[in-house]
Amino acid sequence: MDSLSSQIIDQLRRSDRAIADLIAKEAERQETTLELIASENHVSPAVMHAMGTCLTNKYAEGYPGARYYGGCVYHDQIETIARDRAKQMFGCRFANVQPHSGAQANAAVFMALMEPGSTFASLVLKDGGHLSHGMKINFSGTYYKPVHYPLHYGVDHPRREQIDYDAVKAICREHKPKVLMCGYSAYPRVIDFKKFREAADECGALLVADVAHIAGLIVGGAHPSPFPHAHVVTTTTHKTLRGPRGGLILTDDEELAKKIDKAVFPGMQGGPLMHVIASKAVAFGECLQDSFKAYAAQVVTNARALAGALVERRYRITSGGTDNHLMLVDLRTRSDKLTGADAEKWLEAAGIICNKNGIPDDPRPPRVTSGVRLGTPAVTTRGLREQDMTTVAEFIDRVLAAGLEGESPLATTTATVREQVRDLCRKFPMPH
Ligand code: DSN
Repeated sequence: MDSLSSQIIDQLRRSDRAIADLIAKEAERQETTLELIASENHVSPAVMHAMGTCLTNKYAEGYPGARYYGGCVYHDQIETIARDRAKQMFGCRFANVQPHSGAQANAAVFMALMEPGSTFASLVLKDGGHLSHGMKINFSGTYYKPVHYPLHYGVDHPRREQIDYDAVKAICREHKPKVLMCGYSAYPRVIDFKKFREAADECGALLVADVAHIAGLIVGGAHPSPFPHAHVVTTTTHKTLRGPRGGLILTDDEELAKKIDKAVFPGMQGGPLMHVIASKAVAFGECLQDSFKAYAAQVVTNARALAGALVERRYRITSGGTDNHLMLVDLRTRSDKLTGADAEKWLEAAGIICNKNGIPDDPRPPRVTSGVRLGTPAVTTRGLREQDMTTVAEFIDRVLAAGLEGESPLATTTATVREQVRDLCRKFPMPH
């Protein structure tokens, strides 16, 4: 334990033992568990440590060359590099790197593109969408009027649980939304951005692609790009892009870019988090390296291998498989008694971290669910490959089968699998 991270924690301990000890424990938790939460990843030491710098001391409201504070000479250069790298990654003309998160990026884009009360079309959260795509309790459902397009729900449909593109067009024709949103939090299939653009053009909507989950796959060439189809693209920077927690907005349209810049600052946010923007720049630099292409391809290969290994063990993967980094596992085919909530809890005890997730048409409530969402970005960063996914699927199945048998078999199996997970994690250390 003599990594830069542990040296920093040791230094911190001298001034704040309580917090340093908790960070050390969290580092140990991450090092010794398999992270299968589809929206998480392990950043490089360079990305991590760019955040822990003096850049946090500075206010830099405004944009490069037009700040409201003096002393921004280096901040201007850092933000310019971050913007240039973001544009290069996505092959587009304008980037705003200031959003503090993906939800705030979406909020700023809504503010730039719509009036309060405007109608927009999206996929509802329970089918794989996102809180900021129109949930009633979120700004997006409070200040705007969402209408939702469906998936193919029929159990016998050949494209069951996949986007129904004809229905997208029909919803757009009926409601004439100002914005059509695509891009999801729990959708395992390729998104056909061209078809979405056709639907948007038919009703005069602007197409916004929230690629928070798949951004790294896009940059790495493992998923088609939303450009040139989407008018605006939003993303987080901490999922498959493997950067610090944050948001990013991209567009090819100069007029929209001006509106978006105004909406981010001063519309939604005050001072940018310049230490995070520096870290975004570092992450974007990593994404532009050839090795990132291999990473993105391996994420998808691993997801397919994990899904296949789970199907062999009688789990159903919604939509019949995965094309990206994640899968939704319908636990009911293994046993009607299995719930997502139990599976999440039992697997965590064995060192396998994931989240319960509703599946389309889930009869169970969101705090229970019939599914779990699994993703491969983090384990792929550690270096696990497709053959290791069979081991992971076997761990998962052993724990869930034991859980169904009762408390005592669960305790015994959990203890054994926990040790095996520790061994696997030692073989594939987390970068830090
Ligand atoms: N909470 C994120 C996820 O897990 O997908 C989306 O913002």
